[in-house]
Amino acid sequence: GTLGVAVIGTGRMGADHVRRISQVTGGARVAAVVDVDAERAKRVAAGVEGCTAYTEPAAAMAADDVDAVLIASPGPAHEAALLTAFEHDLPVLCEKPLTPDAASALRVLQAEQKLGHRRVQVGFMRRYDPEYVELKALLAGGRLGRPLMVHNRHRNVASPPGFTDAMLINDSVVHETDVTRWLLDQEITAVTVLRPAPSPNAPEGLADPQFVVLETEGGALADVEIFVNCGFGYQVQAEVVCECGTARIGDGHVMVTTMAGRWGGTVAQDFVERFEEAYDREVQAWVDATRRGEVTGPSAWDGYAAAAVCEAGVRAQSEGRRTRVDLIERPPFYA
Ligand code: NAD
Ligand code: ISE
Repeated sequence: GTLGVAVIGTGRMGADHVRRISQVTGGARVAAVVDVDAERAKRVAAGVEGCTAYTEPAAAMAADDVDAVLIASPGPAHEAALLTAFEHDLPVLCEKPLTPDAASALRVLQAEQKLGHRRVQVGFMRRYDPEYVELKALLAGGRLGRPLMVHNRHRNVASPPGFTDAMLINDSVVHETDVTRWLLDQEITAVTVLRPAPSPNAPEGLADPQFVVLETEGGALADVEIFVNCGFGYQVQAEVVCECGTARIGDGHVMVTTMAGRWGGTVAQDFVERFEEAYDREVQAWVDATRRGEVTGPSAWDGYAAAAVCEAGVRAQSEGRRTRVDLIERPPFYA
């Protein structure tokens, strides 16, 4: 039957997922929404037929009409929501980051293994973006040879209030961490963070932009320009340099116009616009797999590995030096 989903956190992403599940996704409906902000939860629930508003994740997960959970609260609240979902043995789509540090991610791994079956898909939606999918397929096909370097650019118009240097890594660069691991099929072993003289548009207390270098177990290098107050648009680009050639995505050349002596196009303004199709495919894949009784997509292991890289990144940032990533051995459960 139709999957009854509880959406936890009804902010920017949560509200967009509620709209998606209600209007775009097949085979699912929003049965419950949860927010510590009771008014916000009520407002979002009022727009969806048969949807109940809660302020406690545990209350929603205990409801009879809830079969699955989508977590879209801030990263530090994910661990508690995940562990509660495991108590009810409910499938979960957890927005990235799985958790903001390695120790909490490890507790999630251990709790999921105790259940005896996988329950978590992590919201690394770039794996569902058509351009990234094409890039992954090209690399996997081997025609370009072995990847040597990845150049990533990640630009946001402006950072939300309260955005910190650590969030720059945990909330933003976490995407490149996952993309690099996934595209190259290798773990990341060390992180270095460099900072140019900051942009005058960087808010007080945030060094923006920053330049991150990731080293992989196979000897490849990935760099990430992270610039979250670039002002002009939302851009995510990746170029993979291989032995026999290069491949590049994210230039946004959907339509080019020529007019009055100039040529050009438009730049997306936020992630909701740039990755709309990726989110749609991600949520549909989760609903379809869940209804088949399966778990697919980025796993809690991927969430843990990303958290371990980000933890090293935050240390590299504050200590100003290359920092090794401390990863446990991959449990056979996540093979
Ligand atoms: P937001 O601040 O807009 O919304 C968060 C909501 O969660 C708020 O309404 C807040 O009141 C609520 N909340 C806080 N603590 C809670 C708790 N313990 N239980 C229930 N609700 C709680 O944040 P956002 O930008 O929507 O981000 C939410 C999540 O989505 C984060 O994990 C973020 O990293 C992720 N995100 C992913 C993408 C992506 O591209 N995949 C983009 C943006 C955000
Ligand atoms: C946000 O949380 C996201 O996940 C976006 O994809 C990213 O571009 C942004 O920098 C993050 O803050």
